[in-house]
Amino acid sequence: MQQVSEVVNSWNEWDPLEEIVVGSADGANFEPTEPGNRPQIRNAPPGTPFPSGPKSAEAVDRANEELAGLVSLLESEGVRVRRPAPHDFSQSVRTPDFEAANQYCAVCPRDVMITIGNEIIEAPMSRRSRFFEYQPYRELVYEYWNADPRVVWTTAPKPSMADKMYRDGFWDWPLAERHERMHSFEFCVTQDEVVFDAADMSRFGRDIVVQESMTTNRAGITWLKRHLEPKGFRVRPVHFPLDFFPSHIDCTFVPLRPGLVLTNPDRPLREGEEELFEANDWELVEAPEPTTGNNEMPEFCQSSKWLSMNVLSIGPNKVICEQQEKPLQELLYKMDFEVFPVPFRNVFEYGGSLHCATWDVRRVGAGEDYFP
Ligand code: DAV
Repeated sequence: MQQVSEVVNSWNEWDPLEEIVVGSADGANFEPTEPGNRPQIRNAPPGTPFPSGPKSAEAVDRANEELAGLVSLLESEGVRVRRPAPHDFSQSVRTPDFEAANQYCAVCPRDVMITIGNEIIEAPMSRRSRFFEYQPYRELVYEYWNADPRVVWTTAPKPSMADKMYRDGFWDWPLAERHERMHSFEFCVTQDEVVFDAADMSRFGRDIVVQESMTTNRAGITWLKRHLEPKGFRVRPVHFPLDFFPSHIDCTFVPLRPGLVLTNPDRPLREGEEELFEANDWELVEAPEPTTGNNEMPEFCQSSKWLSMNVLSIGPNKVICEQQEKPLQELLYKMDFEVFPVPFRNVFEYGGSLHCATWDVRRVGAGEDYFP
């Protein structure tokens, strides 16, 4: 297995947390419409344009206030918290292959950055407006990389994000076609280039579970396999066929401690994929219905109501949970977790909740085999 570093060391989603990056809404922009994304205002009549350009100062302040609340809670639990560097997300992006009107934000480091043992991987990303989203984290990466020669730093190959990388028409498929294509797992990106967002992975020690989605294709999973398996990891692709717009695994399949995964009752695993967990005596426990329906989520939020289960574990029995999600908190109490509720709804329109808005750099513990 990989070497152990005292600077960068995180093998799973639940070991006791020591150092984490919490996102920031500073300079955030609305996500532009592009081949990999078609943002929509919730409950607005079809054709209503999605806003563009910078988010309002009020919306940024509201999100930053809740992010600061998370920072205080983490610090009071003895965790060292780091923040992204300032970045001008209103800048347009132009490469030889594409142009994007503006960039997005640094609220969700989870989507871009992942720690696997002593290694930091920067994901290739799937959307044009997020091509350069690694930049606000580079200062930190250099600091970690300089601090310990055992730290490994990898940037996955950047895809072209040219028009031909995307599947034309995906966003306009009628429901019947979507049903038909459900089992082929073909989404808005084609299979020709390496594409993945870091948030489609969930870490279980030696096993890295990765979801095939709109943001991670089969070439992306192949790259992860060839990169990680020679180091002793097993990369396990998973599928959730009832999710027609899958993106990021952390509202769908969320491990809480060895032997326990929180699952999404609307999004069961593809038949047969639960066997690995059952054969190793892992319990799959369904999350309760979120307290907010899909229609009542914030108007600019592109994620589903299942942000409810986007929790952040700071230890194998300590979970940070969104304040209003009482049914989930009750379930966690019953399963012997200590629960830390924090308000976080003003962060939702920036792409996620507590797990999305963080990137854990160091947890106590080593790379264990939970599926021997
Ligand atoms: O269920 O809408 C959202 C994940 C955001 N990073 C969902 C997934």
